Amino acid sequence: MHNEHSDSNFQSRIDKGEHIEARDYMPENYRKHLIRQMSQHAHSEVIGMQPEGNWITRAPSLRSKQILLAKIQDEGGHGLYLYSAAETLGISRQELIQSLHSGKAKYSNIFNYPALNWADIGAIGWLVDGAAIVNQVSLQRTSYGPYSRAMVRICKEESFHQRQGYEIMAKMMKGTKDQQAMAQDAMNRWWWPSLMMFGPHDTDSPRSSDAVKWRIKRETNDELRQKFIDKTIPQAELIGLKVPDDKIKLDEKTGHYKIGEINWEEFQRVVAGHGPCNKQRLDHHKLYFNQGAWVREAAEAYKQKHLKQEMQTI
Ligand code: BYC
Repeated sequence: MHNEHSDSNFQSRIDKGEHIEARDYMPENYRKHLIRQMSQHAHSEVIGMQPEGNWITRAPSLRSKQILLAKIQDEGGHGLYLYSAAETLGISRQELIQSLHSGKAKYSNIFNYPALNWADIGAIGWLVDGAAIVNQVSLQRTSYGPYSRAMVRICKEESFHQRQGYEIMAKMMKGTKDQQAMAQDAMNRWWWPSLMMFGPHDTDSPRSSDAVKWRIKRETNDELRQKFIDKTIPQAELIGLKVPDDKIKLDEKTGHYKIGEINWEEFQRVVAGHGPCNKQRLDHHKLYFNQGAWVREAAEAYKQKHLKQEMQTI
């Protein structure tokens, strides 16, 4: 008999390319997988505001300050869409933040590195947002409706972020010798961690088989990383930046670049909480979250007052 609430019916809906919506039947592990991934994605957007936020007051012109401010505001907004989309799976915002603060929930490895100078803002926009977009374009076709729709909206806003970063790098490469050296130094420090953003190789990615089966992931970690590499190396060459990898080689047959070995020990260390800025990023989030408690209390009191008034008029 056809049973709407069976795992086999769920899988056949996935295989037909249907979206799963919040009230639809879904296996418990699908729900958990999505809560983990979407909340980590949301935390990444919000924690990702910190390295850039550090440079708002020191942006070199009014134009660059306005652009950076707009970009960082977008990231806060992306975090909010993603938290709301995760909440449709039956978890509260409070629980999500709790998991971030306790260290149970991860956020992207990349935000545990410091933004030391203005060239780093260029490298973050170009490489970090560039990597994020490749992943997010693919996630627009993810199977969970609210996540997919959040991605469509985020991608529309995201494409200018990457160009903002590339513009900074291109400008510095047309500048003085010192500016060129700064841009190259930023490239050297951000290139490898950006490649790590796509996660471990497919053979070492424990979450991938479920994610692919459930069409949460439409392309694998390595496929997306390769897309980013193929797109970014020519961009670097165009403005005179050297990619910090002596093993890079274009494979004429496939049209793909081959690269050297990624330092997965560094990745594991950073993800386990021992990167250069992990403590600083979490402490900062906790401090301002706690300082904002009065806003949440006031909003709750306001809601209760209105509920009470509504009850009296019934
Ligand atoms: N960082 O089995 P795997 C942005 C963890 S930036 C930290 O392959 P999965 C922004 C993974 O969570 C980007 N941890 O996992 C840009 C898992 O551990 P758990 C935000 C990582 O989930 C500029 C373990 O390693 N984008 O928004 O199948 C400015 C094994 O990995 C990372 C997203 O989050 C990493 N890079 O694949 C501001 C995209 N990679 O959870 C903001 C959504 C892996 O089992 N997420 N791990 O303890 C995804 O697409 C996937 O979750 C990933 C990983 C491709 C990242």
